[in-house]
Amino acid sequence: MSRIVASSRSSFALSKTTQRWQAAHAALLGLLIASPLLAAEEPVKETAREALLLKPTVITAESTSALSTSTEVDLGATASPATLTDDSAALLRGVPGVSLNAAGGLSSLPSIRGLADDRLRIKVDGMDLIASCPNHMNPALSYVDPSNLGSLKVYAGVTPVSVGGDSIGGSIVAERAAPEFAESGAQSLNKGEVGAYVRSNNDARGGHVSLMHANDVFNIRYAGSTSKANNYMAGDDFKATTATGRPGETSPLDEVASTAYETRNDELSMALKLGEDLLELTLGQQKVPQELFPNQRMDMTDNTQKRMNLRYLSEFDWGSLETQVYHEKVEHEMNFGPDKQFWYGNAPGMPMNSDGKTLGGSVKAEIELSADDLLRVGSEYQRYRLDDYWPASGTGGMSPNTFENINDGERDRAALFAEWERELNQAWTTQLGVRYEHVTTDAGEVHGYADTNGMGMMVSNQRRDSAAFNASDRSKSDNNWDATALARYQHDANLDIEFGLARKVRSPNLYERYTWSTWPMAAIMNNVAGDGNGYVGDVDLKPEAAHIVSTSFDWHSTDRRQELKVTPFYTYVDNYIDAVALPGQAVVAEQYNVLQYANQSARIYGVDVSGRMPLTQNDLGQWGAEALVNYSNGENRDTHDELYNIMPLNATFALTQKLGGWSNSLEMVTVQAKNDGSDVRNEIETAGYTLFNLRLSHSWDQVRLDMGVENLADKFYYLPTGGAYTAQGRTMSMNGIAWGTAVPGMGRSYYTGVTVSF
Ligand SMILES: [Cu+2]
Repeated sequence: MSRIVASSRSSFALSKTTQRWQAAHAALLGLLIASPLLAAEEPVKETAREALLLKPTVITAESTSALSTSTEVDLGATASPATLTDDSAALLRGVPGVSLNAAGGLSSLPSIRGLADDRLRIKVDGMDLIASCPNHMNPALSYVDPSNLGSLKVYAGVTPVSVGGDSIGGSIVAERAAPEFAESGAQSLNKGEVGAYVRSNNDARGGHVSLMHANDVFNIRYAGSTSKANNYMAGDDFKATTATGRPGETSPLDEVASTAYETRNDELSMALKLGEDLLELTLGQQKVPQELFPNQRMDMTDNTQKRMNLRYLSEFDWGSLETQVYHEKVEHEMNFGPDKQFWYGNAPGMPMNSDGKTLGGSVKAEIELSADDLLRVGSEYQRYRLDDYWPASGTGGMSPNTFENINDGERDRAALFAEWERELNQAWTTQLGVRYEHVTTDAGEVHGYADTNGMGMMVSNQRRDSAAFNASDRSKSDNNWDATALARYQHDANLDIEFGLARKVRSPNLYERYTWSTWPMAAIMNNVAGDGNGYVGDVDLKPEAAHIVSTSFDWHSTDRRQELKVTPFYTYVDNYIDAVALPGQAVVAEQYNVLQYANQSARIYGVDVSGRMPLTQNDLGQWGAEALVNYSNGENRDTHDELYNIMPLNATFALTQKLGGWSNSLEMVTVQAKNDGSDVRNEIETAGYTLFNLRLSHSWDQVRLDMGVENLADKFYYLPTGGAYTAQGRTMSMNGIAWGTAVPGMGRSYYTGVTVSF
């Protein structure tokens, strides 16, 4: 019986790779280097990265669902090698149904079938991390360096309840490399990896190093990385002025201002093997001295994250148990970066600080009820605290006090879930799950820059708005029920069909519920959409509840070298948190406006198609073709307006070649025009475009070399989900900058990178 569940259970077991296999692998690779043409007949299946990740003995807690609702990202893929990027979210580019909402260079926001940001559950090493910033500049994936990832999985739409709650669009599960141990009695393991890369367009350069020592019971590992980049260049001039708002500082007409960044990551982990149990402690720190944002009014001028993660995995006769506790502390600072005007009268900039603290814990068990039944039960807890405050600047409208954007913000979650997986017979596997989540949020009283009803307060309504907010009942409690039903039908060796049905609920975040000021200058600082508008919260927002139905048809050859997967989906969201005009105000076309969050109803439907096939084999190697097509259509059912930031119909086609250690590809990415975006947000239209990328990769035993050219033709294009260009000038004034320009994509860029393991 082809027991799919087996893979989930055996993943929590000791897996061993024999020395003999490694020796054979090394010999084979040696042969390949010596004789590339001969090697063509023996294609290298393992990429260098996989080879680097070979583990003599590994224990992981990875509990993949029996039903293949998830897509595992190939971290060694030629198309997007993890060692060659700074932005972990960018690794998701080739996953069916996923697109990226561009933000800063390190922190683009993945969108799954039109739902992004807090609508997705993103777990890094089991930790639920929350963006502590009114622009969500520091989302969960920005804290994990791609080079330090061991696995990355995407659950689109119908997510098993054991994988995520408090989200409606899907889950992304990122795990660093699992600790490895020497075999009992064998010599200790000492391994490491160093890598570096450069990219021509924005002069990006980065490097990483990891060092590991392990004996048969103890593992200690350090991983560090750093990267830095300048602003990038578009394929052509796109703006009318070089002025940045700073005397003497200009930005060329083809430069996408406010896109530079710099980061540094350090992580130390220790693991102890106790029989078949595993105890892991990971301490991490990230420091981002600068990350600029072309679609926000502000830039990140400092972000420091410190995190601690403790996990215990234990195995019993009846199954397995995972216990986890984590803590994260974030200190986030914003101000106007080098491409944005800094002085406003006598006010030197506008400091904005966000301090976030997260404490979380979970207990999860996998219980083998019988040979055909698996039960997952678990409990999760998370306590989040946020202070978002803007210290006074100068003696004008931003003085004399600190503006309290969110004061003593609290968001606590407690969840319980149970999930039953059953193999009915050879053809059918089913999974049923229920999850209850109790979410409470609260925020303290606030005040603006001035307490008295002075001139500034009159103009900006800070006193009126804060008084109304302070008088409101801000303590909220939501009881959220999720339910998921999945069934997999194996028609024969060449066709699998999956049916998914789910109800998923997400409570509003603190910025959606508790930002209070309608003053345009304050409201435009509260913007997670990147659309240049201002946003005001609503204390009475209700949780979003999505009802999702999807079916996946998976035709494939027995060896899966040829496959076609088609997944149509339909999602209806009750109380979808969209934006409306402020009470008594109208949205003015072709300019930026202040909007308010409001519950609406929405629907999104679409289809993901992915496939691959071998083409031919000749003296130049094995040739293949890959294709990916994504389509989503989102509508607000109350206003019949389009939903914001839905990626237009897009397709990627790749011609792949494998020859000896080479793995090459030529990609064509084609995206349809966006002609009808969200009217309430004055979403900017973007033209369709086609890009070509060439990627070459060569793997030796311990070395991997990557090089390529992105956007070969230096095509100029605008990012359909990159938001509004607010990158330079007088950005503190809502319409002090011109409306109507989207953020351009990057022009031609050559890259090369090398990774060496030892
Ligand atoms: Cu920020």
